[in-house]
Amino acid sequence: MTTPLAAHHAAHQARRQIWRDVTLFDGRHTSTERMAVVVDGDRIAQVCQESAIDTDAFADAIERGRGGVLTPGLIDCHTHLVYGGNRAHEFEMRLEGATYEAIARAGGGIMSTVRATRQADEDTLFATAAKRLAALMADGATTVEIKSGYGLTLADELKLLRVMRRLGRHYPVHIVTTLLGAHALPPEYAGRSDDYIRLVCNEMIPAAAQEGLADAVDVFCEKIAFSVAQCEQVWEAAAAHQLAVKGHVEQLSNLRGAVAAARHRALSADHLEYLAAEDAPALQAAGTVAVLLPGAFYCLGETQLPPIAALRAAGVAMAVATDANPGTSPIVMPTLMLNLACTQYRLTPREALAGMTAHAARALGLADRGHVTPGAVADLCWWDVETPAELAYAVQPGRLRQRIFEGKITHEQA
Ligand code: DI6
Ligand code: FE
Repeated sequence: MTTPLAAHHAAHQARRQIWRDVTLFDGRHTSTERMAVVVDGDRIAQVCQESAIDTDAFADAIERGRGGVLTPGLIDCHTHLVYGGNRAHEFEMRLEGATYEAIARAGGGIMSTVRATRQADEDTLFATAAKRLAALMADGATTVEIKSGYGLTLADELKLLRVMRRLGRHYPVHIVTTLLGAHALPPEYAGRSDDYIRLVCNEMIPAAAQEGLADAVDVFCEKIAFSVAQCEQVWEAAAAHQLAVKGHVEQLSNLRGAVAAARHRALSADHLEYLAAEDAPALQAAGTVAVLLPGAFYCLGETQLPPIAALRAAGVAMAVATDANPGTSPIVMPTLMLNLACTQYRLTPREALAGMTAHAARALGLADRGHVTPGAVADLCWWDVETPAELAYAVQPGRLRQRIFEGKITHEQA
């Protein structure tokens, strides 16, 4: 007869799962030994060398996998996944010579997606974003940050944030939401950008904070968007509501938005193609993560490279993300970003993988995800490769054998 306590103990024990004899990329480094990882409930319980494993102690653990490579679940820390319509026609215009900036100035670009997004209802936005989210998840993403910024009215921005929260409730993925009200100046505010910034600061941020819809606040600091001074007002309003701050900075020109973001203790400064090398140490000093978005660089045919060597030399944590959006990076494949980070930006495969795991977690302010260490959330990917570098080397869907979200296998290859 089992006592209630023993029964409880057995149920608890039964939850333990083990992956054995794996090469482990723990979020920063690749193990030199074969490793075993034990998961208890939704947390990593133990990480040890395969040779040191106590088989008696783990006799009760369910063996889920043996061999291959285990990594943290991938973290896509910068996406714009929720929007209406698409921009295939602008893609064709750009192929005929129109530039991204010229299309934006003529009322296309972000504004064409804003028009389609305002017209779309929440169910439509949910359904179209769900397909893109499914693609990210099938390629290993267990955490996805999503920015608003295609509504640009109080009601439409909140609508986008609600869709994101709903995605997080419906799918086995951790969603982090970011209010990007200061993405572009809507036509109703033409010539009155300071008035629009007041709307962002005085209405959007308080409402999003009060309804618990936003985890962070982002801005587009650029000549075709908002000035450094305007972005700083937005960051101050965010801080007043205890929201973390981020910035799209130095993507198309150097306004020194990254240094301003660092002054405001931003979690991350994103894009950075036009960052001046001498501004890299400011990011390091503030603990601001440099989020690299090689998909946008690639899709725009950009030639200006971010100052990777300076970021590396300054010890700035570099994250890598898809920037999934309809204009500059219609790509929902995290492992392709590992490849592009290496081929376009010359990151090492190890840096690229850290960029989509440990450093991406930092860019979102998440302490307990992005690394395989005892106590961390058990978000894992088990891959059908022999070395972590292969994930960056080959662009090859279908290598994800298991995706584990909060201790549960949510995807298993046949
Ligand atoms: N920079 C980008 O690359 C995206 N937003 C931004 O601020 C592009 C958004 C778009 O073109 O729809
Ligand atoms: Fe972006």
